[in-house]
Amino acid sequence: MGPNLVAGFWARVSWSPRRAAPETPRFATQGHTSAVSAASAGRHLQGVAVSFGAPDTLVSDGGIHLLLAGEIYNRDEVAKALGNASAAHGSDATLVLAAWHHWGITAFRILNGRFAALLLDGGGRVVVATDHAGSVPLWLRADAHGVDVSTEAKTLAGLPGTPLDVAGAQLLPGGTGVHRVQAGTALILETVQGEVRTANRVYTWTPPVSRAAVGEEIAVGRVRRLLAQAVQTRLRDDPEPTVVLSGGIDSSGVAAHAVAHSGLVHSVSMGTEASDEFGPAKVVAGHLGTDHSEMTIHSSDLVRELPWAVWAAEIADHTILEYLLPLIALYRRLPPGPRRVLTGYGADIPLGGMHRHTEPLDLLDSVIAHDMATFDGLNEMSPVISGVAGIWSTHPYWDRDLLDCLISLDPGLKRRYGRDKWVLREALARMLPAETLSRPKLGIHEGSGTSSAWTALLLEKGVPPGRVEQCKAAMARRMHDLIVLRTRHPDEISFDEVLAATEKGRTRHAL
Ligand code: IOT
Ligand code: MG
Ligand code: MG
Repeated sequence: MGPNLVAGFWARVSWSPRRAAPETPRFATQGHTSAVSAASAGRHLQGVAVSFGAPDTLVSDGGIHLLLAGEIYNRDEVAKALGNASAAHGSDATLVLAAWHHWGITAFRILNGRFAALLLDGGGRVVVATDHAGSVPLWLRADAHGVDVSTEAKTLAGLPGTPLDVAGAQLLPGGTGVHRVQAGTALILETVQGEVRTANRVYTWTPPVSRAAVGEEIAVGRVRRLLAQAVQTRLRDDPEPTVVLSGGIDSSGVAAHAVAHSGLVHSVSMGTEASDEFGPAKVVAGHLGTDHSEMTIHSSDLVRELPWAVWAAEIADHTILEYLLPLIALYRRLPPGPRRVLTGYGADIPLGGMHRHTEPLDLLDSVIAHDMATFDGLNEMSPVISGVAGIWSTHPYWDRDLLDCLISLDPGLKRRYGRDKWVLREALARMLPAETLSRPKLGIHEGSGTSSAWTALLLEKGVPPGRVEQCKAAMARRMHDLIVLRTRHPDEISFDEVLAATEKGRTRHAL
């Protein structure tokens, strides 16, 4: 059994029906594609959903139509609040539609999930919404004929027609007219002949900036309970979930809780000929009894898959691409077939793991606040990262309730007794071996040798050491331009050609 869900969609809402069925857009996400169509109050919705075994891709009730990509994790809570316990047993889209009927736009403040939603309401208005973290990126583009909405920007970038501005969404630079719906936002758009108007913008979540100075025991207990719940709700009764395991505290914690709630847990660890974390991952797998495997990728192959990382993440930030590339390369090499993957991704953001040497505590808290104010648009948690391999992935540490708790802990509980991520390590005591609990943090880009492999390739091609970071940034921007804005397939884009063109562009610029 694999996940039964819609992983992505593209749809156009217009006031005239399309004569021909829409062409299937070129999604990076690999899954079963099906056409969807609906009409309400003179508006027509036509599109394509890409799913992993989902029975219903579009749900309708009382003239309201909903396309939901992703899943909801507080189903029981929502069903109870609706006074309809059986709602917890239907599809997630049906539950969201019931929540809409009950709360209207505020429903998106109640839902804790990993989703992007497009709803055509009874008045012919278009509602688009992201989850609290924008973990399923959602994009839109408007022109005189209607609004196109998609979970992948590339499917909108090449559309004909003069794009219009959409107030309340973030315009992507590059002149394609593609806008990003911000994290934790629901927008209501009205389309009238030749015009698109933002009727309402509702913020559904914002990272807390207050901190709770609670006692050690209370903090540790809270983190343990919320992590257990975040993992459990993400297993969705999958009898064979997979954990991408580095052997660090974050992914080991996810694996430990997954084992506690699941009969068989697969774990997989990747490395290159230059670097790996196989030893620490094996210790955890042995302790927990997971079905463990190791995957070695040659670092020059890994770096040359960079266009695929851009295709999946749709970003131009080279540091984030260095975190995502090893995961994408791993997913692409897993045996095909439906799969639900849980990761430890994101734990370091609210806990300040990337700033483990930052002193004193007020500065640590400032960088955490900064990271929580700037994550949106980096697409680190995008399901397309694994979707390119037909895999569904989900990240327990960015569960809304756990994330709220982690962010708002006193920074003195995050670093304590000289230890980074102290509260998480304590919360996992007794579930993991002592050496795992005290293992220092190592970033995925370091452990897999991704950053150094990219650097080595540039140095080999004559890029001076002082210009390596700048060159990586320029390469990432060029790839983003070609692959996302100009919709080229990643296999048509060569790493070496992009490097040569980047260097040539720089010299020409310098002359
Ligand atoms: P890191 O925390 O090392 O890895 C993220 C997740 O990727 C791990 O929890 C694990 O599930 C998986 N993973 C890592 N290495 C391997 C491996 N060798 N094999 C298999 N799976 C692996 C960067 C980082 O340090 O990753 N990510 C940060 C956040 C970046 C900063 N972003 C921001 N400021 N917006 C993170 O919190 O995950
Ligand atoms: Mg981590
Ligand atoms: Mg790590």
